Amino acid sequence: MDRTKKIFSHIITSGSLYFSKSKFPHSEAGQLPKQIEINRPIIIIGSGYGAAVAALRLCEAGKKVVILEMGINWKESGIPYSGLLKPGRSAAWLKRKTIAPFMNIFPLKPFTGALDKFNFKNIDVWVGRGVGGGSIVNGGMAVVPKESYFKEVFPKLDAEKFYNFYFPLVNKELKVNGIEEQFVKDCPYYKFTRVGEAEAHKAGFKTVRVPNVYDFKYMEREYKKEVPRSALNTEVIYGNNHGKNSLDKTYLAKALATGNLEILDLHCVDMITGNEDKSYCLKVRQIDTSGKTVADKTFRCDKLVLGAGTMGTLKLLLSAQDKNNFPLDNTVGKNWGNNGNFMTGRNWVRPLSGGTGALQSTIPVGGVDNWEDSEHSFFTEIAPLPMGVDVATALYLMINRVDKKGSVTYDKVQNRLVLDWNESHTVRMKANADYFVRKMNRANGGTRSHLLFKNGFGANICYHPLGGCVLGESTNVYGKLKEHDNLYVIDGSLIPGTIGVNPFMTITAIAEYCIENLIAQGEFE
Ligand code: FAE
Repeated sequence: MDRTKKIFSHIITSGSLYFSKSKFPHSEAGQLPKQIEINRPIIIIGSGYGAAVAALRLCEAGKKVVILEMGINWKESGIPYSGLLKPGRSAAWLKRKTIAPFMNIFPLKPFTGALDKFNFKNIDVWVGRGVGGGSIVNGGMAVVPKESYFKEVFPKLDAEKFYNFYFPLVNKELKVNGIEEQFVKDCPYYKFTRVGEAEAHKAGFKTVRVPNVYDFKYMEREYKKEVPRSALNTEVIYGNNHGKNSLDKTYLAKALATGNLEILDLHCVDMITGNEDKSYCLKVRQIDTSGKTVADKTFRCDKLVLGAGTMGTLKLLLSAQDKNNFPLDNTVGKNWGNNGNFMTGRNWVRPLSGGTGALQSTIPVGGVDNWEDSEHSFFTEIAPLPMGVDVATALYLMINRVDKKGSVTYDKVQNRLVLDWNESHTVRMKANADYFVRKMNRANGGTRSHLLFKNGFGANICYHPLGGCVLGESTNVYGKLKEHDNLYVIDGSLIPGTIGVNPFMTITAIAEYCIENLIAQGEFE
């Protein structure tokens, strides 16, 4: 038996934590031991889309699985999410002020909130924290990519199987549904969509209706005041108390129902070490809701799945390489993209006829599809801006092609990721935004939104970080990390920086494909 196994052999646990007094003696007489060691066969880091799919399919295959999630289990905690106009505990991860893309005038008491932000030199990247990952804070837009673009991005995948099997499967599992057209027509909370669509048509653009995981039947009842309001009460990027089918209500709930899944929230993995026997040790900080460490733990596992999201997974891999000589293929960190995210907006939108509306649902249902225009290829969400008063402003989250990819490295002095990304990566995106806004203003009036963004362009706003550990480049064709026998990556980092639409449907479908094949190949035996 090698050294690592010996250390853990006496503390193999079955649900409870063991204090290992011999290895970690008390630092002072009478104090509790500082270190806790736990042994588990399969550990998944994170609980977003990739992680949740992996957990469910492994649990269904009879495997015992532990999820380590740094954020809180909101559902279990009973702590309510807060709305945009009254930010509370869920509004930000350990910050003293809100971190929304704009209007951050609200002070906060630091708490392990649901929304976090990485500040890089030229771009900010927002991510979700908590059991359910990004599904807690996202807008729920459930968009299947265009098949032609999927084929371009993933030329080696069997597109037919994805479009006939994996996408329909995740559509069902994620409870995707569509809004009734009559409701869009009648509901004052969708005036911003009606105005956005009418103006787009007048400017000669094509619009599309966008499906969502938010339960639109629930929303209709919200509107009639039969149930508590959520989307119609400014709730979204700090979490939805009702209506949204986030992962804790879908994949993770199903996985827990097998009895094979244990979720440990407020467990932040700081470091991965590879052992001689090809198992892994994880250095983990258990924290309280103020971010204070309450226990240091070491987990050992035979099989490790990284589902920490693009930025989380890259930080874990690149810091392990830097500090522990963790073997990595030299493609890790490369081929990163912002999914072409580019925000823009227009002021003075119909100021004399009620603008875009004082009341706005937080759930977007409309988009402008200009993807087939080879000169200005983009998709843009007609986004809500629920400020409680009419600000006669239209907001757009554009998704463009990513012509030039970025790369991610690790700065060991500051213990943070560094992103090679600057204006040269977004030139085409800015040209598309300019083209779109000009055409809209010419047809409808309005000005470029200097009130929301500097010069009216939000080039530095990214909700969709993708890539850095690309499927078939840094991993094998099913997400098994190169240079490793027992480590798998299943999250947004597998997608090479772009997918042309909001990404969680693709992340979920790729996760289903990876885990199905990994299980079939006997990787978790
Ligand atoms: P993700 O969902 O990010 O989950 C990763 C999890 O790992 C998180 O819970 C982390 O807390 C946890 N974690 C990270 N590091 C550690 C660590 N060291 N130790 C323990 N736990 C860790 O991963 N996409 C759409 O398709 N439609 C939308 O409408 C949409 N709207 C969005 C709105 C906002 C404001 C944001 C931020 C994102 C939005 N997205 C949307 C993007 C989408 O949520 C995102 O692509 C997915 O959540 C990424 O899924 P992953 O499985 O990669």
